[in-house]
Amino acid sequence: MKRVYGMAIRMVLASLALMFATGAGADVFVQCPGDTDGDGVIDDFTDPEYLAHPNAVCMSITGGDGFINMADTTVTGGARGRQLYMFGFADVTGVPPLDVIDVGTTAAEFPAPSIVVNEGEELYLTLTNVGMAYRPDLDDPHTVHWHGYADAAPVFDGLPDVSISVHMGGSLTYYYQVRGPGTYMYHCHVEATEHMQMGMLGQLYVKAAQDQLADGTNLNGFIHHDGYQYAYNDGDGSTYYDVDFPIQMSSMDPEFHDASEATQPLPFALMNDTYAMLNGRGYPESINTAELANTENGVVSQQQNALVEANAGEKVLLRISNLSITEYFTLMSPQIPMRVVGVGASQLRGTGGADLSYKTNSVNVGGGQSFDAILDTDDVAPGTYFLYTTNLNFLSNNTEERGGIMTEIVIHP
Ligand SMILES: [Cu+2]
Repeated sequence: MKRVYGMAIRMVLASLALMFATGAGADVFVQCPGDTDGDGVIDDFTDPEYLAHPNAVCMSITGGDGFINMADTTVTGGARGRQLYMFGFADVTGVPPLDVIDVGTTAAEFPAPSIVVNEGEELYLTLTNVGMAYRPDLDDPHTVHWHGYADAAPVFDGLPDVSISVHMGGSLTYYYQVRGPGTYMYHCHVEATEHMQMGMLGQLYVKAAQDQLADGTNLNGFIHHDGYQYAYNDGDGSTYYDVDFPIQMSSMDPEFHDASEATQPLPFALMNDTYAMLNGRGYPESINTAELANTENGVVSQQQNALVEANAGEKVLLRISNLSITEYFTLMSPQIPMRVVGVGASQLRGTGGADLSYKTNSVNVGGGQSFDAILDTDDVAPGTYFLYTTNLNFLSNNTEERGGIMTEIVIHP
């Protein structure tokens, strides 16, 4: 009799363990100063913990799986193009801790939720691993790697070999003192070839402290006013911009994604990315400003687009990055020259302060590289211009011509 009870108890424990492993009813632990209910939102600005960290900002994301659709609708004949299975992150900031696993399961977004922070802030970024619901054979951990973060503490750098990673059902709050302004990127670093190919890639950029100067501050002859923005703390207004747009290049191999969904990952040597994208979309979806739901479970998994819009005379900062794991891309702006003011989140300045910025119509961007380029639209007639890759095979969505890495720059009168 005792043995039967023991077995029953073990079965209950096993099913409880499974519940927690798969998330049902599981709680997550978010660290965020001034957050009183664990949803990753600061709600008590008088909380002593918040007062000790008055520049705190918080964000809560999940790592798991999901689906996105490509842009080749004429090939597939449907309203949305070919569907790809993916691994990815989802934004759960503001979601009560008991609901995070439910909300985050199969909710991966591509690109990952953007992280936009101000220099001087302290970022508390909580990652919860919700598991891969479509790949129950996988118990992979995930991490966040802030690519380009200077002097990273190993514990928060996301390299699983020298650090810690987040296992299914677990949460970890990464802590960053936000310093150098510029264009960065982030991705999961666990089995990076696979998890990055599968889509765990996002935009991350830091806005310069110079934006916050007092109205009327004289910057070496350039007068700062409230609302003025700069790519860098240039000291002279030379990186001033009116509007900024992230332009992140990436690519995916549909055969690899299909094989992953079928639990038969391909050898990395066979990777052949044939969908090339800007902010997670091939042209013409790149200029579609709607948020897009996938055809598998209806989750809005492609929230970003890559349409660049400005008024004539404005200065437009393009925050260009490449997180493809297989391809270098040349990005061309044939009609409006780009002034490159920063590379790899560093302003182009000589050690003596010499201005090393340069004008060009194209930048060559390798995986993990970023460029800050300003379009000056002063002498540009209102109209529609193009931004595209000169790797001409990537002006396609897999086998469909006229797609891939291309978007439009619309200059309004
Ligand atoms: Cu991962």
